[in-house]
Amino acid sequence: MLQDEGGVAVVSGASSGFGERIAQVLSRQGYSVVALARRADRLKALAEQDPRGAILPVAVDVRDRKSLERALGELPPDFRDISVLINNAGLSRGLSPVQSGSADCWREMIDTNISGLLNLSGLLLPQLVSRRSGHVVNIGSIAASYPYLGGNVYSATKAFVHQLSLNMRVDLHGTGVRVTCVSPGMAKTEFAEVRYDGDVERANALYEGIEPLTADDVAEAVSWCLAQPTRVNVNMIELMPSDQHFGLGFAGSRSSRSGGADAA
Ligand code: 8X3
Repeated sequence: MLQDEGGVAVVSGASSGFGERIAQVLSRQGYSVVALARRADRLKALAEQDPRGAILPVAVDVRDRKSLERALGELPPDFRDISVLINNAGLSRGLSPVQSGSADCWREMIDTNISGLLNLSGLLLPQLVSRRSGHVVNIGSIAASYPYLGGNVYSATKAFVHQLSLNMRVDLHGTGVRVTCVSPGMAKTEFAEVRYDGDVERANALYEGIEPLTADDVAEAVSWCLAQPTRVNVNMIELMPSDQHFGLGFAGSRSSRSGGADAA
């Protein structure tokens, strides 16, 4: 049996990068997509450019559980029968070693990568369970599995996502709801810019001489997981650029681009 394509998918962090591309690919796959993010203008453009007109922009912050609950409660009828949840919203702030890290950066990563994911999952899982079918895809990171200098709190939040995905799978066993964790390595999105607090030059330097993953690579992996017959649960997919080995190690002249102790 195939997953009920043509259903409704919720994608968090849909205003850019992986989330934006996942929303587009899922629309192409036949889903109606509820696109969540903070930046209303970016979501509006995403919805307007969708060839099927199947993307609903919902400007909300996943960290704010009350607003999220309100926004989901106000979805128009065509977008209410949600069968797919893509927990993509997440970010990294800084690459300082833990001994000189910023508590504000830590808090922002924990609030978004952990609490935001829990808020959205907590609000939507009962619905998926009651319809006895569905699929949750959590976007993890290779940083969860392979330590690198300055990764510390970001990596730990993603390790939470990996472990929660396994536990969700156990808790949801028998409900008809599948759970997958897609774990990408370095990709060319706004991720590095955010990590370096808007320093575009520094972010671009990270990609010099290597070919990073694209948002499309990740979106296609998500789409493939969803499209498997319902008897198949893809537990985890890890993908890296061919140029990356583990952590922030790269083929080529420089063995590591972790940023080290000088990193913001
Ligand atoms: C981010 C992937 O390789 O930049 O989730 O740490 S990496």
